[in-house]
Amino acid sequence: MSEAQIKNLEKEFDARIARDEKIEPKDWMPEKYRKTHIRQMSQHAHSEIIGMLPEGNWISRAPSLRRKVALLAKVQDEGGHGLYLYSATETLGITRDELFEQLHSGKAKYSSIFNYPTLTWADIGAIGWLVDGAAIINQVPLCSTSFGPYARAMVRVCKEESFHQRQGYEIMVKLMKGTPEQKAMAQDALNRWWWPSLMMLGPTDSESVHTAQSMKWKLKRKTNDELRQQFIDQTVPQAELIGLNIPDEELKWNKEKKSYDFGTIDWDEFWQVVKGHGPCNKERMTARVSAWENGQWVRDAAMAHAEKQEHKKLNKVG
Ligand code: BYC
Repeated sequence: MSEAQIKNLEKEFDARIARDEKIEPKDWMPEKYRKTHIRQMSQHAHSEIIGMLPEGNWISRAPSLRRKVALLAKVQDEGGHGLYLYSATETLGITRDELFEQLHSGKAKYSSIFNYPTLTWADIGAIGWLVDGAAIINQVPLCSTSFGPYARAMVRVCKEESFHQRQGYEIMVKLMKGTPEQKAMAQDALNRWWWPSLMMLGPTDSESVHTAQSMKWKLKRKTNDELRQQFIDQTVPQAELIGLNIPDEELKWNKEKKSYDFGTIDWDEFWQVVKGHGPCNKERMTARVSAWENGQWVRDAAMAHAEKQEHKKLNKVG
């Protein structure tokens, strides 16, 4: 293709983005658009399946049958979100095996938040309330992202995230109506998960290398800092309502801004976790890689079955 032809295609592509048209897998797209989507969508998929691990740890220890059923359903939903997202990413011309290879070799990232431990039952409440709460704020704008398969997957994911958030908040509400020990457990979980939840929304806009281009392509509809502010403004009243204290002495309502001012985030901690040095990075990768290796026989059996079916079909035709 000549340079002039590519320029024309790019012009038409930009015009489609400006008209808010969805870009579909077989449409022409700039190579960088394709690669950026593979990066973000696959990291999102990886986050969903790694995100099953900290909570999966509590399924057998949930305090009642009702809590167990709800947690089990939530963790299964996360597996499902990972699968929609892997399928949507595959439409961009990369295979599932390549995506897993990138995760297992450490080439692809997954969300920093899942490298923290779940020490008590209250952590399950805090994850649902804060982590899924932050995820909804990040993902609702993604329902109108420009790449069709990603946007459509997000509509379903967001509905489920909404149940996850309520499930977590309800655990916190219940603990805050409980004994002094239960209240202390809820406060302790909030203390440990608050700052990592703010970090989860990504580096500040001035440090975010991808935001400017992703906003132009309407992959991102809001910047990391905008989403973080929205998350804080929404979550602080929820904490106050049930008597929890946000662990930030600088947190203060700003009348002019009509939003909260907040303290300094420890970005060194964030980058340490992103680079693999968080409290649970090694544990998460070991669990993930061994699940992949232990599941080899299932993939082999599925392939053998598919081959047999194919043979049968051919024999019938023959
Ligand atoms: N952790 O330029 P930036 C869930 C990386 S799962 C690790 O701002 P971008 C759930 C970033 O990748 C929720 N790395 O990037 C599941 C980039 O490095 P690379 C997961 C992070 O992409 C189970 C570099 O830092 N949600 O909800 O414009 C249970 C510079 O960042 C993080 C998604 O994945 C991080 N937190 O913006 C419960 C949503 N933040 O790639 C809940 C989709 C940044 O150049 N993703 N980095 O090596 C997004 O919206 C965007 O990718 C982000 C980052 C806002 C996360």
